This record gives sequence, structure tokens and C-alpha cells, in this order.
Amino acid sequence: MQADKKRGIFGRTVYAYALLDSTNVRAAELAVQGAVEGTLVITERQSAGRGRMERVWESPAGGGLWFSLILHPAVQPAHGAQLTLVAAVAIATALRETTGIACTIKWPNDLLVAGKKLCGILSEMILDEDGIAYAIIGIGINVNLVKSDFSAEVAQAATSVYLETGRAWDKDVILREILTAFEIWYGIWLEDGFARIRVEWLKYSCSIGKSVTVKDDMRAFFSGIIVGMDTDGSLIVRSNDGITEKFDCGEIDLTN
Ligand code: BT5
Repeated sequence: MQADKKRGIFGRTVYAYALLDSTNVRAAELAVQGAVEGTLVITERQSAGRGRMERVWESPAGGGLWFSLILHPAVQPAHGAQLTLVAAVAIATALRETTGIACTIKWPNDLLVAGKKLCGILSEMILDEDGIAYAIIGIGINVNLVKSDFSAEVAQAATSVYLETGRAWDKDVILREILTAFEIWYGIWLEDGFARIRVEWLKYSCSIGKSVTVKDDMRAFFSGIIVGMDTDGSLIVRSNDGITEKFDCGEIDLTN
């Protein structure tokens, strides 16, 4: 990829902590105070790590990468949800290149290995009259976590880089690779739009062709087969009776 003189801004400004409630919460405070593009907020442990829809993200000390990036993307708010997909592609690429793990992406925000969750992404956007005031991309990656680090409930459905590869990894190396990849893909997205991200995303997707129930804020439940991803990043689902719906947010339950 082409060299870019603006590159190297992700993680140039860093706020690092031993303990935070949530890096997304701290990042939002810093964004309001004017934090620059690419500011990284990272912590060893979160006492109230957040998933989507008020869910908990388990973030014990030691083996995890729990961090958020503050971004100010100059795109239409309607395209803001694509940022989660950009991050997912970047993380999947970086993890594959660094650790050899073949992770897949489950729309919109999960990275899985053989169906178990390795990484979750929590993107939050604040709008003002000019568009997106700022976006916080929160990323949680289970790097060196072992089964006993998770609650019994999460342990069944979670995995880590350590569990997948049988060895411990330097978290800083993985973080650096992810920041580099994310900055490259973010630049591509800002300059060329979503098309290349979509191609890459489809390569990593584990959901195309699968039966699914989609839950979204407005439409409650919709069941069908995932037939593709639209050019704007929304998921295309066709029901058994041939009705096609598009979803740009929500969550999916794979049923086969
Ligand atoms: C997510 O939510 O997957 C988004 C997770 C984002 C976490 C990062 S960490 C840094 C930043 N600061 C924050 O406060 N959050 C972000 P969701 O799709 O709602 O998935 C949440 C579900 O994943 C939970 O209900 C559990 O079932 C499961 N889970 C919780 N902790 C996990 C872990 N460490 N590994 C794998 N799965 C987990």
C-alpha cells in the first residue's frame, strides 16, 4: 500500500491506565475535551467493560487488550456504521498476519475462531450539526486469557489468542499491528469509500449463506438467509417467503 505522510497518528497520543471503568467512557470524556484524531485510551483492566445494548464485556487484568480510539471521520453520519466493519477487517487482517489465527467476522462486530468469540468491537458516534463530531471505537481482544479468566457462562463461547495458538503473545506487538492495519484501512475508507473494505470483509465473513434471525431496534425479529452485503455495508437477508430486507445495525443469531 502507498506510503502516506499522515500515517502514524493512531496511538501517537496515548492515555494508559491500570484500571478504568470503561475505555469507551474515558475516551468520550477526552473527545469532549478536544482529543486529537487517533488518540488511544488503553487499560490493563476494566471494572465496567461494556458490550453493546448494556451487556458486560469481561475485562480482567493481565491477558487482554482493552482499548478505544478516538476518531473524527469526515463522512456522512449515514456511513458511520461502516466504521465497525473497517475495524473488523483491520483486526482480522492483523491477527492473521501476526499470529496466524484464521478468525472470521460475524456481522457486525464479532471476531470468531471456530464460532468462539476472540474479539468484540463497540463503536459509538456522537453527531453535531456538522455531522460526526467524534467516534469512539472500543476494541476488546482476548490475547493471553485462559479459560479460568472468564466467567463460566462466557468461557463456553469465548476464546483467546493463547488458547488458539498454545503460546503467550506480546500484547504490545499485537496492539501495534492492529493500530497500523486499522490506520491503513481507515485511510482507504476515507479516500475511496467502502468498496474495498466490503470485498475484504466478505472474504472474512462467516455468515453469508447462513440461516439467521436478525434483531434490530425497529423491526424486532426477521428470519431468513444472509444473501450478501450491500455496497453501503448493510446486511441483506432474504426470508423464506422471498422478502428481502437490509439491516445497517442490529445483531444476528446464526441458526445453522
Ligand atoms: C461486544 O459487545 O462484543 C463489544 C465489546 C467491546 C469491548 C471493548 S473493550 C474496550 C472498550 N471499552 C469498553 O467498555 N468496551 C470496549 P456484544 O456484541 O454486546 O457482546 C457482549 C457479549 O460477549 C457478552 O454478553 C458476553 O456474552 C460476551 N463476552 C463478554 N466478555 C467477553 C470476552 N472477554 N470475550 C468473549 N466474549 C465475551
